[in-house]
Amino acid sequence: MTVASPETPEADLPLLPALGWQVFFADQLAPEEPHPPIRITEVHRNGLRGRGEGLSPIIPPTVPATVGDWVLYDAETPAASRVLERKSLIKRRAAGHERQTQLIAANIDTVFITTSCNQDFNIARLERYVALVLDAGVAPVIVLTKADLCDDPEVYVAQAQTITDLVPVVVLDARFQDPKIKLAQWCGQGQTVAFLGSSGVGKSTLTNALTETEAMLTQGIREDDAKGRHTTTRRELHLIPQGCAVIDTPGMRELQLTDAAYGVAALFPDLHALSTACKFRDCKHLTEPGCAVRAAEASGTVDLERLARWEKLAAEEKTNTAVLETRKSTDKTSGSNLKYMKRNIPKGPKRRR
Ligand SMILES: Nc1nc2c(ncn2[C@@H]2O[C@H](COP(=O)(O)OP(=O)(O)OP(=O)(O)O)[C@@H](O)[C@H]2O)c(=O)[nH]1
Ligand SMILES: [Mg+2]
Ligand SMILES: [Zn+2]
Repeated sequence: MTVASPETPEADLPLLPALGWQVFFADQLAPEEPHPPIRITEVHRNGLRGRGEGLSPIIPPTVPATVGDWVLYDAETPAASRVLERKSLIKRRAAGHERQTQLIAANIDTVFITTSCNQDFNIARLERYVALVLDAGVAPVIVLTKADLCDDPEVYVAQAQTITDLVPVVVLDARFQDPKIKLAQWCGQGQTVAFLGSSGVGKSTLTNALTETEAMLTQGIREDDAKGRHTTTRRELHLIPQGCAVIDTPGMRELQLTDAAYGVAALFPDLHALSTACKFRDCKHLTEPGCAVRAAEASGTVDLERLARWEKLAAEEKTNTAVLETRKSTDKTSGSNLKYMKRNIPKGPKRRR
């Protein structure tokens, strides 16, 4: 089976490489591996849809996989299908009161952090997403949609660029040809990209533009506050003619970081360095003597709003991580997901090359 496209016949690729199969995964196969690899393309409550050479099975939700995972499919006992080690994993603290980690997507090369040139635009929220993505060892790109509806999109671009030099900023009309042209450099053969962001910002519109289909339903936003209607309800992986996998996700109401200290430090390297220069190692940066953070604040050498955003994010990350650790150690029935993650997630910059 190949990914044929009348528009780009030169891009015909066998299915597995087009789906993002790489040496990193092939190296994990036994010499005479009896179970074929499939990539998880859809996450439903009742099961996970996978796609492989001549296969598109549904496996039980008990298999600890998320969209983008590679799984060795056991046709006789689907529940025993094995999840291959991940190159990267994007996760957050689950919304609501549940103290759980939600796996968002695995084996992603680039995340397009999507927001619009309207009321959705929010620097603190963008920083959250950037920290999350950097923590996963994935390359973030900020995508600003609805440029066509905005008098001066460059104002938004300039603001987004103040976040960090590490992240490119792209501004576009999510409909028609703009996305194919402006996102092309991240959507090469064998790459996997994902759209993350609030509801209504145009993630599905972008997915449709890249896949050149109407596969994803899209829907207008509320006029008064530019909020979306949560049109997309599950994560889905699609192939685009260039042989790149694109993951569309439901809009997130809330993004809470957990176990993402590396990402927060990577986004705010200057402030993180300051926080390690305090007199006491466990300085809470409140009223302790010799606190380098409060000293910098008093001297006016740091941007106070940015400092406040960093303190809030770092504190939240710490609290959520501590809560999760408690849950892991006290809840013996916490399910296979957490146990699996514990075994498989490397510390520090998490991307495996
Ligand atoms: N004019 C214009 N409209 C856009 C643009 N991007 C998205 N839209 C419109 O905005 C609305 C919401 O877009 P969707 O693609 O459904 O948004 P989403 O991010 O997928 O939303 P959820 O699925 O709810 O998370 C639709 O009516 C789109 O046509 C853009 O760049 N320009
Ligand atoms: Mg959508
Ligand atoms: Zn301090």
